[in-house]
Amino acid sequence: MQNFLDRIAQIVGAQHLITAAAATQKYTTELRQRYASECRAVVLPADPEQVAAVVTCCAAAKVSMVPQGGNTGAVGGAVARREQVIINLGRMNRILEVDAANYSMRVQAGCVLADIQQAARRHERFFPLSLGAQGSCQIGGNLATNAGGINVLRYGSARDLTLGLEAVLADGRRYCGLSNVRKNNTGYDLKNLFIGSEGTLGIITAADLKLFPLARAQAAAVVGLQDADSALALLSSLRAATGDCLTTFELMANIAVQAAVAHIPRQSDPLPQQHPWYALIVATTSHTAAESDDAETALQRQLESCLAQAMQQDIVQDAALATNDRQAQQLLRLRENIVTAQAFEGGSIKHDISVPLAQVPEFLRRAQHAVQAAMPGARPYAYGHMGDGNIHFNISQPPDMERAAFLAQAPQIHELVHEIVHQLNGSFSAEHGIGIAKLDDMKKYKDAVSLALYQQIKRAFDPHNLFNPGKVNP
Ligand code: 2HG
Ligand code: ZN
Repeated sequence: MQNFLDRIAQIVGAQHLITAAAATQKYTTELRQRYASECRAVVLPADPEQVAAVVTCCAAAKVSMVPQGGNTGAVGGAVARREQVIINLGRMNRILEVDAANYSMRVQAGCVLADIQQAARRHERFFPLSLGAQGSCQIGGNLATNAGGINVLRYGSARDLTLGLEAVLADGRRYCGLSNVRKNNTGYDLKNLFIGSEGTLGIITAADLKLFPLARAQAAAVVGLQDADSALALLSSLRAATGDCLTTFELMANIAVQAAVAHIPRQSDPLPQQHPWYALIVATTSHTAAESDDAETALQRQLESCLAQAMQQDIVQDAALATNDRQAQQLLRLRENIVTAQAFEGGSIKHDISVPLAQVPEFLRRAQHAVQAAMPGARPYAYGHMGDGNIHFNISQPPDMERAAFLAQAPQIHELVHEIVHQLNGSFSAEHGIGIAKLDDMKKYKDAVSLALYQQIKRAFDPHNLFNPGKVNP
């Protein structure tokens, strides 16, 4: 085995092969610390040639591999076992090209999402993928998990933002699907198999991404709502009134907003009184710089008048509108902070579900009732991407319960919630993926034909089960 590691060291350089437990910890510590992760080694290749050589070497030694980006995934997709090698793409972090005229950019898989956003902005372009972990997650991981975030309503998820990609296959060959054309109707769309495959079909090494005009005018608000039905009515009227200007519509339960106010320094409730529900709304338009001031004022007025009308109709109880960028950022920070704040409320049993938009209120009613009947004192801490029908129906533990005893109930609570999602024709994993966390749900809710096709695809790409075995496919 030493021989095997020596060969890897020769490929990447000894300093980029990490075997000491203390040094591998950064790569084996899972975000939510729910899963134990170990590994034989972490390998940090510098380019696609090195990735291909490492994969060839692992394949020859029958060592299975866990591809990894920023290690910020939510379902244990980058967790490794003791005998496995983690291939981390972090050194491959070059922006290869920004083609402003073509509204596209080519990046290596290890680029941090925030760096990609900034590079686009430097060229007066916008890359819309935006999520809490953007300061450390990597685009390869975003594509491998088909990440979502807060702008999906208008721009779609990672899959919709990808024009082409390159990946290393399990036998060491390189699939060269890099392409920055928008129309390419030449056979099966292989890139879309790698996107969302969570490293089970290949290791994404680079991608061509779609860019958009930079938004120059922005209007943002936080509103207070009586119930989720009002949120649905408001979403519907805002979409009709603003067309595709609406980029973000996030729902937040009062408990989540108040937790952020209580636990996060300098976080206040934007509204003077508490409301059962809150929604964060962002609308943007792109206009030329000369017009920008007027465009912003016009958009803010439009949002203001929509909200005023909704208040008259008793859909909205109260509203706080941002009048400048700093205030808009503050409103966005509230949504980010409610994620961090939940940790202060004890254990959390998390869900990442989606249902057809019109069913969101019904889902929330049924799920709250079912969870509280099964576990009196359990506190639904629901928030999420209402514009996409995607709710993080997280449950905070009853305050007087032991954390471990609460978390031990997770399988039963998941079952209750996912059963309701199933009845409402939704998905038990809207944007986080399957990893190891949702394998049981795959078995239960995916139809037999889909599962059989997945296995055939897996065998075709990775006949010896070397890429991320035990993930995605139950
Ligand atoms: C978000 O929307 C993320 O903030 C995280 O998807 C959700 O931690 C969660 O449950
Ligand atoms: Zn989310």
